[in-house]
Formats: sequence, C-alpha cells, structure tokens
Amino acid sequence: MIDMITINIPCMKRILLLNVYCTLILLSQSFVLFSQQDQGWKADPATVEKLSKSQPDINYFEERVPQYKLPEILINSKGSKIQSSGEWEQNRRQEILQLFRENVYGRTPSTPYTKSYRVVNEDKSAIGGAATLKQVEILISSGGKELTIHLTLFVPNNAPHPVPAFLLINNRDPKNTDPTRQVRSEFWPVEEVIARGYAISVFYNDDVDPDNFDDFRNGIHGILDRGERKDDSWGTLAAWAWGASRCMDYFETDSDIDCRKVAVVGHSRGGKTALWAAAEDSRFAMAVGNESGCGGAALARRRYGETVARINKGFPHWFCTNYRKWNNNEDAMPVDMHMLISLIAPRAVYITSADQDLWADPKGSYLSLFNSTPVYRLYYPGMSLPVQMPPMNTPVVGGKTAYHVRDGVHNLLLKDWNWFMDFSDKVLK
Ligand code: GTR
Repeated sequence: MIDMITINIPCMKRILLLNVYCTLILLSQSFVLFSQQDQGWKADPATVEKLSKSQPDINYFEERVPQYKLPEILINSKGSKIQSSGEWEQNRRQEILQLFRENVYGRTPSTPYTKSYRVVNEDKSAIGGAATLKQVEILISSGGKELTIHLTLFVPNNAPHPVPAFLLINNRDPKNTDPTRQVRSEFWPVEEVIARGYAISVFYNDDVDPDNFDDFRNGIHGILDRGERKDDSWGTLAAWAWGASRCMDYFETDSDIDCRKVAVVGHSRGGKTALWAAAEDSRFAMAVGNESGCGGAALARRRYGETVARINKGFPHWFCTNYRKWNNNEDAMPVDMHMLISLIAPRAVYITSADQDLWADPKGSYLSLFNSTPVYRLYYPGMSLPVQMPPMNTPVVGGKTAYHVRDGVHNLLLKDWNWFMDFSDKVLK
C-alpha cells in the first residue's frame, strides 16, 4: 500500500501537470487567434469602471448603448435614392445642410458687414529664419459696431510658395499659441509644422464670440444679430466657424498661402467647430475634428459619454435653441453626425479620439466617419474604411478620410499633428 501510494502520487502529479501544460498551450494559442481577429480599439474596462463610478448618470458601457437606426444619408426627403455626386450636390447635400442649420448649429444671419485686414507685425526671420511671422487684424464692422479677429500666421521660408496651411481654432489659453515662441505648446506646434513645409495659423475663438452664455449680446452676435432671436438662430459654435471663414477670406488675399489647400483644425469644442466650418464653407480643403465628441463627430443616437441633453445643459450658448428638442429624444433628430461629415465630402476629413477620452465616444466617432463613406464613394467609388476600429496609435486612411485613437487623455498633441501631416501630405500636397 505504502509503496503504491509513493509510486502513484508522483505519476498522477505528472499526468496532472501535463494536462495543465497542454491546456495552457491551447489557451495561449486560442488567445493569439482571438487577439489577431480582434485587434481593434476597445474601451479599457478599468477606464469604463472608473468613469462610470464618478459619473453614474452617464453611460460608458458598450453593452448599454441602445438600439438605433441612423437616418439615411442617400435617400432624400422625397424618398428618392441619390445615385450620383451631381444629385448629391444639387439635392441631398442642400437638404442635409439646411437640417443642420435648423436643428443643430443655427443659421448665420445675412446682415451686411464690411471687413478689412491690417498686417500689424511682419518678421521675415522668425523661428531662426525658418519662417515669416505675420500678425493680422481682421476688422469686421457693421451698424457702427466693430470686432477684431487676431490672426497669427507663420509661413515657411524654405518651401515652394504658395504653401498649404493649417488654421487652428484656439479654444484654450492664448499662451498655447504664443507668437514669440517663448512658450512652445504641442497644442500648436509651429516649429514642427513649418519644418514639414506647411504654414500654420491660429485665431482665438473668444475674439469672435466669448465662450459664455450672455444671451448672445457680446461678440459677433452683438454686431450681426438684428431683431429677435429665433429658434434656429446661430449659436456660438456657428459664430466661431464663421470666424474661421473670415480667416480664409484673408488667406485669399495673401499670395504666400495656397488657399485651395487650407486645413481647418479644432480640438474638442474647436473640433465640433472645425467640422461645421468645413461643412458651411467649401473653400476649406480639409477639416480635422480632434476629439470633437458630442455635437461633433460622435453619433448622438448612441448616447455614450456626453449626450445632447448634457451638452445643452452645460453649454446653452453653443447650439441653436432647436437643438434642445433632441434632449433625451435623439432618435427623432432628422440628422446624425455621420451626415455632418458627409457635408465635407469630397474634401478631406480627419477624425480623432483619445483612448481615455470616453466622454467624447471614440467608437461613436469612428462609426460616424464610417457611415459617411457612402457619400465619399459617390466621388471615389473604390474608397472604403474597415468596419472594425483600428488599434490604438494606428491611423487608418480610407481615401480622403482618416481616423486615429491616440493613447492617453483628452488633448491635442504633437503626435496627433504628425499624423494630420502624414495624411495632408497625401491629400493636400
Ligand atoms: C467639455 C464638453 C465637451 C468638449 C470639451 C472641450 O466640457 O463637455 O463637449 O467640448 O468641454 O471643449 O474641451
């Protein structure tokens, strides 16, 4: 007995160990297979857990996203299918543009105004001689009132002129866009953009309309709005977009800038604005919506992260009054944000997200871009994007559309800019 036990236990142990070993090999093989099939970005469960705890009224769980049906991009209000880019431009694009004006951002007034430009500073040997700095005042006047937009522009000296340009809508502290370059921020990386042969410019959103709710008395609203405000009167995002167009007006007068190759860039609220600016003004050849989230690229119907009700409560001045009709009523909205992106077609568009920025719904932003592609295909028939999101830090390009999820938090960094320039090298240069 004693002998049997002493002999058999090690033997059983060996069999058991062998079994465990084989199971581990099988498991690791199926893990490799599984991860090969499933490499696309997914929200990190720990981040989901953490955010859900700190904001219990906000949904961060993918499995709690409600079922939804997106409005058809290529079926017009009369129920006809749009078959060509011509039909798109003459008919459906106009309908969708009007729907966004009426229901989301509001209509820009047609009040007449005059504009003039004054180059108040020009330094041909900025950035150690690599660039020319121009500081331009864009003066708007109407009805005896005036407003000045301060545009800062660096033009590379050693690139063939006219040069393509980036225009950033700065929604952060103006220190981030220091023209003296004593403060260098990745938010507006002048030196690196110049080195790649692009001009880089910026205006401060508050110049056009201060970012606070004052019943639309200050900024450009106080100058161009006449009579009573209507439910579809423009909000602050539309005012900033209008400001971006005034910078474009200036570029048209500056022979250093190739105004057919201007990309409008914005981060977060600036990202929402950049997308709307390019929808409203087809002179922009490219738009970058960096982590633009709700009211930007993210699909409203997913109700993931920030929602329509939440954004209207937090920022009652950003959108038109009609947008409040969609508070907790997203399925009734006649548009969703894939249609905003489609308004930029056939021009270039870059949408981004950040891994930990679930408030801005990375997946909903990618789905929006993905669902805009039927419109791009009217122009570029072979164009496509993968159904699955790309892995983190891996930009994906489908013709004139691009997307990435950067690691880290809500921000605009040099890493993002480098990917924008890799893309613009292809689509603008
Ligand atoms: C947040 C807002 C977002 C986003 C962001 C920003 O508070 O909820 O929609 O725009 O601000 O602009 O940084």
